[in-house]
Amino acid sequence: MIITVALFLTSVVQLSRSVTPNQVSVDLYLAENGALLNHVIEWKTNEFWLGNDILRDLTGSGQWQLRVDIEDWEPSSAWASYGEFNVTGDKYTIHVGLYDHQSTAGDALKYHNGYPFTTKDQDNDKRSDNCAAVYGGAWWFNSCQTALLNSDYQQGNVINGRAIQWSPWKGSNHPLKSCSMKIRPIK
Ligand SMILES: [Ca+2]
Repeated sequence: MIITVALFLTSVVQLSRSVTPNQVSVDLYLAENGALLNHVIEWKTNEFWLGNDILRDLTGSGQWQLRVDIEDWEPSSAWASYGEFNVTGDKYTIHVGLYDHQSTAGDALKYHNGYPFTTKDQDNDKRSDNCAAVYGGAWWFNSCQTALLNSDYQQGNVINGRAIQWSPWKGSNHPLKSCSMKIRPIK
């Protein structure tokens, strides 16, 4: 297993996206369920995804903290921290809690807590259609999202909410330039 270490010696990067202008971003909608499970995927120099099987195994025991960092094109940045994070079961259900109210980005993951992972070929969300198809990226959708870090990479005007987004910060149509999710064990 390859583990990328960042910020803290014990921190594991689960997701990181930051594409320079003119670079082609990965399409996380076209990635089928299997592609997002078993692998550490590093598509471009600045995009990274730690597979859900690995994430589930990693967070299966102990207590894990999640730190999300986001940045827009202005650029300005914000963060959100959670004292509890893990992924469980056959459908890779996300459990996230103990939001740190000093966070500057807002609690966008509360809406997603307890929901399984949806891809274009595995519809596990609450809506009648497929949220991954509607919003352009695999994710832990409810019906559908207040956070979506796997959508289309956008700059400028966003159509129909298809953008990397963290709604409580600046809204669902405010595209983010970079984002990352990092986890570390605290017990
Ligand atoms: Ca559905």
